[in-house]
Parts: sequence; C-alpha cells; structure tokens
Amino acid sequence: MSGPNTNYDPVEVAALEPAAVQAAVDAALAAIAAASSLDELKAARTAHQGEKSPLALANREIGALPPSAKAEAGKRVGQARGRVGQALAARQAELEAERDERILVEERVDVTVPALRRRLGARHPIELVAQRLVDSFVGMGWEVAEGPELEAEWLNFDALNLGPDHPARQMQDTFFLDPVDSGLVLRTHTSPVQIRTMLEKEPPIYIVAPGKVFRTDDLDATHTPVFHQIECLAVDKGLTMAHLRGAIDAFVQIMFGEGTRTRVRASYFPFTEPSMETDFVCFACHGSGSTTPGSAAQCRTCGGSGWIELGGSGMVNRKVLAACGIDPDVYSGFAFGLGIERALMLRHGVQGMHEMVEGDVRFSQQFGMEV
Ligand code: FA5
Repeated sequence: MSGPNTNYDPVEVAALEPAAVQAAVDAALAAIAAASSLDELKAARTAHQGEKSPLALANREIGALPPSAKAEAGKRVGQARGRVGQALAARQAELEAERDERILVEERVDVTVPALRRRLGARHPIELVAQRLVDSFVGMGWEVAEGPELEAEWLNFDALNLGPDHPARQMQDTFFLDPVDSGLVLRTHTSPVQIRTMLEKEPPIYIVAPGKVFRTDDLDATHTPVFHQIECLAVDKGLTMAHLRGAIDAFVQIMFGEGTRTRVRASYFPFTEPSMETDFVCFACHGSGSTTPGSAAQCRTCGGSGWIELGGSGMVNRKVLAACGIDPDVYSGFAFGLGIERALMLRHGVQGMHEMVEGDVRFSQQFGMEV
C-alpha cells in the first residue's frame, strides 16, 4: 500500500497524465472490440484490466500524488477503468450470446426422430442345435458345404438317381416353380449338396451341410412344409458301412449324449446302396417300450418299439459317384441326413411341430437365450 507522498516526482506518475490514460482506454476498447471469441476477450481482459495493465499501474501511482492532485487523478483513472470494465462486460455478454446461439444450432437434438432401439436377439433352438452339430463335425476336420434353397430339379432328383418316372420321386412332395419347365424347385432335401460338392471337389471329401428344405406337407405334429435337415457326406478310398456306423455314432453322442445306443435297419434311397435307417434308443423309456419298467402301457414317445428313427443313410450309390465323375472302383462314400426339427423334438420332448414354427419367444426361452 502506498504511503503519503512526501517526495512527489511528476516523471514517476506520467501514467496518470490525461493523454496516457486516454491512450490506455483507447487501446483497451480497441482490443475488446476486436476480440472475436471468449478466449480472445480473456486475453484482452488480462492485458487491459489485469494487475500489470497500464490502467492498473496508473491506479497504483495515485498514492504517489500530492493530496491536492489525488482526487482529480483518482476520478480520471476510476472513470477510465469503469469504461473498460463496462466494455468488457458488454462484449462478454455479446460473445456469450453468440456462443449459446451457435451451440443451439450445432448441438440441436431432434426429439421427433424415432429412437434406435437395440433389441437383443437370440438364435432359435433349431439354429442352435444345427450349429452345435456343425461345430462338432468341423472339430473332426469336416468342412461346411452349402447349396441354394431354389435348386435345379436335376440336382434335387435326377443326379440323385431319381429319374422323372422313378416312383421314389413321389416320396417327396415338391414345390415346383412357375413356369414348370423352368427346371427349378424348392429343394426337398439337402442331398443335392452332395452332388454339388462331388462335382466341384476331388476326393477325399468330408462335408456337413445344414439347411432349409421344403415339401408340400401340411403342418401337423410331426410335419411342417418348411423344415431343416443336416446332411453329411464322406467320399474316400476304402470307406465301408463300418465307417458310416462310426460317423453316425459320433453324431448321436453329440446330439443325444454319451452312451446313447443306436441300431440300423435296411431301407431304401435311390442315391444310396445299400441304404439304411438309423434308430437310437428311446430317451423316454430307455428301450423298454413301456411308460414304466414292467408296465403294459406303451411308451408314447417311441410308440412302444423302444427305438426312435433318426434319419436316412447309406453308401453312396456307384451310379451317383460315376455321374459326378468319381471312379466308383477307386472311391466309395457314405451319406446320411436327418430332420433337425424331429431331432429337437425327440431330444427335448417338444410335443409338436407347431411350437417350433409359430415364433413365440417363450418357446425359445426354454432352451436359453444364446445370442
Ligand atoms: C431324405 O430326405 C434323404 N435325403 C435323407 C438321406 C440323406 C438318405 C443321405 C440317405 C443319404 P427323408 O425323406 O426320409 O430322407 O427325410 C429325412 C428326414 O427329414 C426324416 O427322417 C424326418 O426327420 C425329416 N422330415 C421329412 N419330412 C419332414 C417334414 N415335413 N417336417 C419335418 N421333418 C421332416
């Protein structure tokens, strides 16, 4: 704090001269007016109102004046500082208003835009079972193969030894496409993927092909017009029925658990020779055929036989191998295919096809919601 001035030196208080004060005010007002942002205004405030600004220095010098001069100099500097302070406040208000206006435009939120809701999806149990099976075969070194759902009639039937007049062609009720001579059908099974693969690849071939298939079946407890199959095909030197049994056993263990027993029965498919159906021991009665051990009441799951049909299989017909350019005297192959809905039904005791196709999320929730 300045004490009373006893040695007044006019040179030392030059900053208090009216011209100097006016120059300081002019410089301050020019800097304030030129500030185009709040940051620039902050710099102008420091320079013209801060402790080291000319007007602050002048203010400090007032104490060095003789008492008679203090009032006038004080008034002059006070007014000067007031003008600068007002100019700063006014510019501050202007720049803040500009900033707020800009933010309102730049950060505008349209509350009428429909919200993007992310709903967590979950895979259908059929997809989960199919994926589990595919993964298991991939783990054993098999490759995944695919084919189109809209398939050439020739690949769906003829190449599989189901000629136009073959009675077995009637076994699968087919959706034909308009015009009928387009030669296209909605594939009735995943077996055409066998042909596509054999035409494309050289043996050894080990593929697993899951997919959607279509038949003109009515929806009932065990049928649906759109269902899923999984097809396996192996073509290599020296493959026998024993290899087919081994592959089916592996498949059954994966699907229905360790220790599940299987059996095979002779059957007929034009594209496999010999052909067989594979059954696995009923998971409900464990092969006894009755509801409870010793009871006369038939097991409703397997109809009392103690066995459940898994799917068709067999050694790839020599004619099919030859039609695909594979020498049947050098190579042999086996194939099998089953309906995934049926497998899921049997595995989990699902009472009918309706539940699987109706799309009620509560059905899927029973199996856990794997994303
Ligand atoms: C076939 O489709 C042969 N391609 C299977 C095959 C592959 C045999 C390789 C030999 C070698 P099938 O028509 O039986 O076979 O059908 C196979 C399985 O599909 C049946 O066992 C059944 O589980 C399932 N399936 C058939 N029709 C339906 C349907 N409408 N709804 C649900 N599942 C069905």
